Amino acid sequence: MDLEKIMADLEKKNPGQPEFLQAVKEVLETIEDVIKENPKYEANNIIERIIEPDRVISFKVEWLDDKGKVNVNRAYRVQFNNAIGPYKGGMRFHPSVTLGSLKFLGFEQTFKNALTTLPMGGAKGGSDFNPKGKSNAEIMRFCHALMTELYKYVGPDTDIPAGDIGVGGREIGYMYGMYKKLTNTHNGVFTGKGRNWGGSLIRPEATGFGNVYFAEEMLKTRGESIKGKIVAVSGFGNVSWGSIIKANQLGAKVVTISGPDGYVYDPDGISGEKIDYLLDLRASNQDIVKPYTYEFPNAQFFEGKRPWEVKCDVALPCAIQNELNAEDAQNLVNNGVMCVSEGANMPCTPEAMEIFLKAKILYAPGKASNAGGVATSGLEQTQNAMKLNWTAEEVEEKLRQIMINIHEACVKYGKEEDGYVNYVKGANVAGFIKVADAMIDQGVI
Ligand code: NDP
Ligand code: 2IT
Repeated sequence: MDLEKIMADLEKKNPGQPEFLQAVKEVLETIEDVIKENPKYEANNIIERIIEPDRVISFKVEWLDDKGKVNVNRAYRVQFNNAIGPYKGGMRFHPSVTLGSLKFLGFEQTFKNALTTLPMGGAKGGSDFNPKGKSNAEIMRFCHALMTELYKYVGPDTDIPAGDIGVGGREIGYMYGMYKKLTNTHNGVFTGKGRNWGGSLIRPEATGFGNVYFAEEMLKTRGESIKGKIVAVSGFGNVSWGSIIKANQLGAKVVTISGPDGYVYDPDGISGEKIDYLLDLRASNQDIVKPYTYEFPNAQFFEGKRPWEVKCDVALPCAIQNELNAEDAQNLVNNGVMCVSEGANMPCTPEAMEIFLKAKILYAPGKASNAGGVATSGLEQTQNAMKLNWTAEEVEEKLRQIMINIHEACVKYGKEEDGYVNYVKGANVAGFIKVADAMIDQGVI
């Protein structure tokens, strides 16, 4: 495999999509040996086929704001790969959304979903719509308008969207409502649905819970546990919230959260009513985390800074791509961090990742450690298909077992000669083999 040529061609074909190139490069760099040892992949031109999305749908969304002004946004659905199951992945509403960012997410999702061992292909969608400061009615009109187009391309056996940044239970409700009306079906096409209309218990918590379970599995390999550890978390959204709940349940102390405005350091630990407060903070629809310090005055706010300068044992980046750079990684390593587990998708830059791997700390890429969210989406689909609901305990136990299995797969394919587990390599190789072999089985289509 000529990595340089592949990347040069990809860049030429996909100008202005740096995140997509970043995600592809990371995967290809780690699977070079597998490609060399298994000529079938080159014989079937798998690399060129696996980095090209099956289909990209781009469409206009027109909607009326509360003042009667007509607004226009652009929305997408990137159906990346359905070799192992129907397309599956979240929808993101954030001003930073571009075709390139959704392609990176769809590409990552393909391998992540393979790691869950559930039959799910990879997709991602979203819009540059900014939910911040919008009224409930505006959110509803936008979601409804988006669905009048997207409904044509999704379905329970075709493509099953879910939440991501800026898309939670409320937005899924509005999108599902319009889908149901337009198709006259109630077939559970979204996951992350409300509890009393097909949603699964534990789905809201699942990404964060899974992330902490994965960190716990990594720590076990060194005879450690998260109990009693100091944990730094970034973001203050869905994944941060779930991670903080589970870290507390397992006896850790979480001392940070962050927003685009800066980070909050709470030396007393973010637990109990403070975790509930995170939900109020998100629901306030503002772009800031600072108000936490008005509510809990022992906490300090550091404007324009990231939490990675705080001394911690475990770091859980849970906000957005490339939020942790080389300087942050070096700070963490210098301060003795032993484990970094990504709740977000690709939150560490390639340079940061390099620093963690060189320092041989426990470091999990999001496609392994945050797979609990989409795995529980898969469990939601199963419950919908069986037309019954599992208890919270049943769902959580299945989620925990899936995270343990993903960890095992990473160890199997990522263990190096000196015994160090390179989870980046492990996750990429395990995911790649499953998807690539399915593509070969199905022929050139
Ligand atoms: P949310 O919208 O619930 O939360 C995202 C959080 O990150 C918000 O608190 C947001 O603040 C904050 N944020 C955005 N930009 C920055 C920044 N530059 N610095 C610090 N904080 C920032 O989204 P989720 O929690 O669902 O998603 C978070 C990450 O987890 C994303 O990478 C997503 O792809 C990933 N993920 C999500 C899954 C899920 O099931 N929801 C599953 C697997 C991965 P604000 O909104 O104010 O900008
Ligand atoms: O990045 C992700 O895995 C998600 N946003 C969840 C996708 C899903 O289909 O549950």
